[in-house]
Amino acid sequence: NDAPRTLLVTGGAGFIGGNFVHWLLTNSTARVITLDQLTYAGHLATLADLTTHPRHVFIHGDIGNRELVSQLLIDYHIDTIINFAAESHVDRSIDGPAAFVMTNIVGTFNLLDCARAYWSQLANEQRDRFRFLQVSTDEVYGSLGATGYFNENTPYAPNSPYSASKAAADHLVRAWYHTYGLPVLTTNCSNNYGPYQFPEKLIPLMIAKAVRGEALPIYGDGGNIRDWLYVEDHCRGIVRVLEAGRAGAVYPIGGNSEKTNLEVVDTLCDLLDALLPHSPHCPHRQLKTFVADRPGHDRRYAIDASKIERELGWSAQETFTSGLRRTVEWYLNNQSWCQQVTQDNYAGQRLGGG
Ligand code: NAD
Ligand code: TDX
Repeated sequence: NDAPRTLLVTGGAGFIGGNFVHWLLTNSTARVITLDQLTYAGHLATLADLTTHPRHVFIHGDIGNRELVSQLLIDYHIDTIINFAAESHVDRSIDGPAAFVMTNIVGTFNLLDCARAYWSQLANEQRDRFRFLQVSTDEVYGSLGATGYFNENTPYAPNSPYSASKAAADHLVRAWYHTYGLPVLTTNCSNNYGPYQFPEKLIPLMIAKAVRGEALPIYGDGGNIRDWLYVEDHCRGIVRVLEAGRAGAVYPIGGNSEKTNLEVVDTLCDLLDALLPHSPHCPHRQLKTFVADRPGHDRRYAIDASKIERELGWSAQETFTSGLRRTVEWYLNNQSWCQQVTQDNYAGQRLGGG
């Protein structure tokens, strides 16, 4: 039925989850319960404008907490779980993989197990309506050579502790569908960029450093390729999968926008030159610095998103040029957000490489 949904959104104080919560409250009549542990990557500053929103509740907690999750499902009559909560940064997973195993694997297991217990007690109509959507990544497929694309049939071949933990979680999600019949959906998305991304990831890190006139650390030869998608396009894709995706199905999502890291950094530098013509750091390209490569650095990711385009009518709306411009403007206009989230509780590791 078409009644408004009540969603448990985990990781909603992070980058994509935060954008998703905003998108949903603006563009639908859904109720949103955000569950977030507020790690170094999760910040109430991202949800600051929603504190008094009548359809939003924030809960501070761990997806691995069985009692808490079970109670939330019952208390709020949840009909949809969207799992964004994760340790998400590849460099951190190299230095400290334990947290990745705990949240990404054990935490997802706990969510699935709580969801199954709750779902199995629902009346028939509510059981049919229930969905568990796992937000996953293209990194589970490993690394591509110069040609070819990842699609829904590509075998998993994760290379980093981060991608291995996401792959393990995806396998659990699949098993809960095939073994228990839990109505799950999985999306595997390429690199996102946009507002509220923590400034440890390539794009916001380079903007923050360039504005301060600091060296821009490029790993290896800068020739690694990522397929960039504006975060709002990812949010719209998740909503389409939720609305019309087949239970048990997997949907790759991507921007059809492959760039080398050097191309990304050069474009950012040129945008900053244009937006900050009086900066003493112009031309910003002079700040580029090549540093030691990331261990096990995947060379190329690229998604074939034709399944979600064909079956669900989704396509990316933002181009890389328009999306990157919006993103740079957002960071320049929201420097207080950046300062707040980096000051909060930030124990930087390998920040900026080198
Ligand atoms: P992020 O690091 O910005 O946010 C993660 C959020 O999860 C934070 O708010 C954090 O506090 C919260 N969290 C961490 N551990 C938790 C726990 N145990 N319990 C509750 N909350 C916890 O990450 P992001 O970039 O927004 O990524 C969100 C999801 O999307 C992740 O699952 C990630 O694997 C996936 N993904 C990300 C990208 C990307 O480019 N960023 C691409 C594809 C898929
Ligand atoms: O300082 C840097 N210099 C640099 O050259 C940083 C932080 C990154 N890089 C390179 C490494 C990658 O090739 O830029 C590329 C992008 O790096 P990240 O922003 O760390 O993203 P990536 O490792 O590609 O993973 C991201 O996309 C897929 C997210 O962090 C994951 O959560 C998501 O699953």
